[in-house]
Amino acid sequence: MDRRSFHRRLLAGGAVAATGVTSLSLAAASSSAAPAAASAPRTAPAGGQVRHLRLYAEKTADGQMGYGLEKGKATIPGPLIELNEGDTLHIEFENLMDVPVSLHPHGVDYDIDNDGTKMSRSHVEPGATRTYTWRTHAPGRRADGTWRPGSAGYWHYHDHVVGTDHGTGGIRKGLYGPMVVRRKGDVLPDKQFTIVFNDMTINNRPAAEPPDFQATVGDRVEIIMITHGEYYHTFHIHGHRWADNRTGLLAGPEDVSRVIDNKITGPADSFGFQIIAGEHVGAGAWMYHCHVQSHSDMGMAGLFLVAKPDGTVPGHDGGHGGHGGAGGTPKAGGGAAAEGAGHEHH
Ligand SMILES: [Cu+2]
Repeated sequence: MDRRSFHRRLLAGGAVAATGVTSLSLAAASSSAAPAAASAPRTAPAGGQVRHLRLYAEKTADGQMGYGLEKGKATIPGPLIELNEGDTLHIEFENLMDVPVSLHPHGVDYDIDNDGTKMSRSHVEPGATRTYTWRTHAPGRRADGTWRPGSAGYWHYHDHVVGTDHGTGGIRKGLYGPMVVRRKGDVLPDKQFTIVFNDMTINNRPAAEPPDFQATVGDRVEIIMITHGEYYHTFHIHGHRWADNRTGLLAGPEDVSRVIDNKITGPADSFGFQIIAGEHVGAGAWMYHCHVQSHSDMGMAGLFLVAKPDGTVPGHDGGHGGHGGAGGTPKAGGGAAAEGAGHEHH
């Protein structure tokens, strides 16, 4: 079945579970809606704030597990956490499940009591609450003259205790989420989407219902790509390219970062980049997929739906709509990307 008939069938087929990509804007300046193109993009402010967040772990209606910002609203992937270098984040984390769970971050600073592992006794028993503290820092020179990297990057967090002491069962069932730490001056996106290759799924969705993502030509779109599970994959998106560096953007004509449209990615890897939707190529239903052929054949493929300003997507009979319900990356505290959260398009 080709993609079009596949979509037609889904559009006719009625409800598809919502999921998503949820997000949470802790970065103050990124909360306001962005004007399109032409004007200079917004940029990240300096960090240094102390932020607070409530987060829940719970079972989802379909028998999976997720993190959420409100009870009963867990999503897979979990909320996008955004910080600026220098920020500290306190997460009041409640376990609404009947098994112990935890929160273990990649990329940020934390002491061993915040590791989110059983061996450090930093997991959370059923019904209990615990506050995790994550810190970030700007780059700088150490006393010995060597350069110390900052925290900025495309990172992620996940459970480390469900199933095994490595969180193998928790990750498999959906306990993972994205985190972006920005450096002062980093360009901020208009829309954000999180794509997680977890085992042979995208965002833990059934192979027949991969998430589609929507934007309009000219939108500055940020993709946060994470891999989990048992396999190596390659991430490829049609019609768009990015720089293989920290931000996914070239800093200028002298930046020698390689420009790519395909990247190998293994378990717990994460990277991100920004693209201008439809730049040089126009609107369309652009595929994104794992480029391991058997994997894409088994359903590891979705659509990046780039609409014309009138809302239509050429060649895509779903119009300005996908079937995934994962149109955007919801954020706590509102934000430009919140509009897509849990949308259904039928
Ligand atoms: Cu693959």
